[in-house]
Amino acid sequence: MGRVLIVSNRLPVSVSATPDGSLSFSRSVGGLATGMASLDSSDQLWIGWPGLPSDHVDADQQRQIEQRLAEEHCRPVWLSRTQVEDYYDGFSNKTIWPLFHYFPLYCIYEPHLWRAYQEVNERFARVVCEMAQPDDTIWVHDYQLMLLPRLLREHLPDAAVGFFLHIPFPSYELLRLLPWRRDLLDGMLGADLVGFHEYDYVRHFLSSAHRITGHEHVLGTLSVANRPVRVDAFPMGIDYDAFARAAARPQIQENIQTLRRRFGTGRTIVSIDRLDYTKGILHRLEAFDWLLSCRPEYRGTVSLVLVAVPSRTNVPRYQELRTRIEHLVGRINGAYGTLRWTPIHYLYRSLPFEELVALYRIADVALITPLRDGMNLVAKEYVASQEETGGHGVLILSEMAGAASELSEAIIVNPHDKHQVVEALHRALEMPAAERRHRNEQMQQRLRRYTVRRWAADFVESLAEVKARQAQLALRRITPELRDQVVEAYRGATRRLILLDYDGTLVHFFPRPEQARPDAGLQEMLRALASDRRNTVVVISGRDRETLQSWLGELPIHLVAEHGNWTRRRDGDWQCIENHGHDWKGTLRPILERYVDRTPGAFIEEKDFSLVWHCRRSEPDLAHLRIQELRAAILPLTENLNLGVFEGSKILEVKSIAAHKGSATEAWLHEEPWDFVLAAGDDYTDEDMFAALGDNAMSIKVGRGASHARFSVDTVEAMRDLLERLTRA
Ligand code: GDG
Repeated sequence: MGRVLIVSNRLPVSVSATPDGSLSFSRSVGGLATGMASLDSSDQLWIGWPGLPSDHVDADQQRQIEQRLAEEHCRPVWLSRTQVEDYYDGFSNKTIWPLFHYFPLYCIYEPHLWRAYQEVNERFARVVCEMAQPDDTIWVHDYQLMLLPRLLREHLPDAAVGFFLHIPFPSYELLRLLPWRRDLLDGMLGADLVGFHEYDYVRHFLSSAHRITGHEHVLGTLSVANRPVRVDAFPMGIDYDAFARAAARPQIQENIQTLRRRFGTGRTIVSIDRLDYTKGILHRLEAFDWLLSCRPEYRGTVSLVLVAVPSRTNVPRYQELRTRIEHLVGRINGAYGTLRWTPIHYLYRSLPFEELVALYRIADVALITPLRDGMNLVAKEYVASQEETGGHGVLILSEMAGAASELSEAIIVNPHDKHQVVEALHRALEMPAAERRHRNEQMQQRLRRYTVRRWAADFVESLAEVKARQAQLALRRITPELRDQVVEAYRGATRRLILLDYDGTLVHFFPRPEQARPDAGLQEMLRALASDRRNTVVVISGRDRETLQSWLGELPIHLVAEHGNWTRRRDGDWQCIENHGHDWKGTLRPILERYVDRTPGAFIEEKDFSLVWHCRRSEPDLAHLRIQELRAAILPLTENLNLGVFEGSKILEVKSIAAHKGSATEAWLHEEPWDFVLAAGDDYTDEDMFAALGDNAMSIKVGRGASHARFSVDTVEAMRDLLERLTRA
């Protein structure tokens, strides 16, 4: 296996320039940097923005930075100050971030910010393409780079590209507000594997992809331009041992002792996040205020340590929030503080790891109540840090954090329910030691297994599986060489049978079936094929005979209608293969009609021996639901009637099972000792045809997916191109 290229907005190493012009390098804080740092970096290359705008450094410094970063397996993507403002502070953090965290009123939709976002994603694409080698796995991270997978796909069609979103994926109702929703989805779908922290986000993504791009999934796999794309949940873990075993380190022991001396016998509640409105810091402060107000027994004995790590300080919302937090902290401290006791210890800075862990260790309660959070690693780190302490602190966690589904033994709260949060604090402060220990052990067991290493390995392995599956499917795909062999075999044969399905094989699907008329090019091609006397050309379709007659009746070809119920030989009349009656239609039609009335966009197509319920123009989720309901309603009525109920592409068809494309195919096969048989089709009814053919036939499925066909082409165009070549052979 080749290298893993990690692509993210920021590199794990930040560069800054001091006023005297010298450069300083430091490791960045943040969920992703913290997580990926624990991976083995010898076979990695990390590509991202180094944290310093390109217009702040001269060419010499850029070279110096590049050299130093190369030693750390990093490659910078240079962005100007304006680009950073518009793409990062702008579109990423004023549009996507608030929208995806359910703050639509905070969103701005500015075309020039969107253009900057596109431009920077393109710039990233250029750097990745420059660096990528054929065996590399490219792993793109997060909401700043949602267009990148598709851009990479355009330049590196076969590359293994994974995309992981670290923030929530919102419900369709939120996503649809964004003017560029389709571009973002298409961008992500350029990946082979799209990962989220939680199954809820997977659900929202699949539903949006379906409604906005029309792609349907089967068990979490979509087919995008005939490329299987898998969508799945990978809940990010932490470097468990780094937190669980930290207390053994002397520096941390010393910090723990210092903090213990500082807080004495009093108890501490800890709150740590980036200073961000999604983290619910104000709500949390209000709850603490309320706790002190309605439970005076905690005054003087319980303190809140509030660490707010500076974040996105150029964005006005964040500046305002900081002011409000500091105001509220001041008010609470002013109202309840005494000379001996400070209710809230407020720190606006990032702590060194050794202080962070010491704080986790001594805190009796961690109050982590985001209003919305993709995962929240602080919650997991806190639980891991309790492993070797006698105390066993209690985690209070918001149900709006992705981590809540894994940490169900925490006290789970709705952060908007102040009363519930206050109750949770009281419960946590009074919880017996045995219960605290028991709850933590359950959570620790889980966190110990699915660490950040497992998470990363799991993602990369799953991506490899998707690539392997794609390779398997590609084996059957008709390559230019294979196509030439087909043409050669055709040229050498004198008795050729050509069986062609119509919709989805020779023409595309249209919203209404009557729109799929054959174009002039198709008619000409079929005429040319059929006019070779060595060829027998049969269009074998599920359509009714009137339609086939009026569309293709003038051509010198044979027609099979209604999946084999009717046959019309070239220049002959329509023959009914088996008249098995259609009285059943009177019983079933009213049921189908009732489902038409309840499903906007649906309609019924009636053929001699079948009824088809169409829903291509209906809202996709409703259509899916109605097909299931209709099938359940009809099935009991079709027993003993020799009828089958079949689900096709946006249709449900009730038809006789006496005749099908398989029996029709067999009849044609027995007509002559053919020396060349080609059959093409795209859906489940064509599978009967493929199954009836032997291994010597050229059976071709148009599209992907499991099939009895030996070969496949991706599109109607590719199928027609092959047939065109036969006419010229
Ligand atoms: C995003 C998503 C998702 C924090 N303060 C200090 C410090 N940290 C470290 C923590 C933790 C990380 O930063 C924060 O990660 P979170 O997951 O809590 O939150 P976000 O930064 O918002 O991360 C989030 C995450 O991506 C991963 O996918 O979970 O939902 O929003 O690791 O330890 N580290 C140090 N000092 C601090 O003061 N050393």
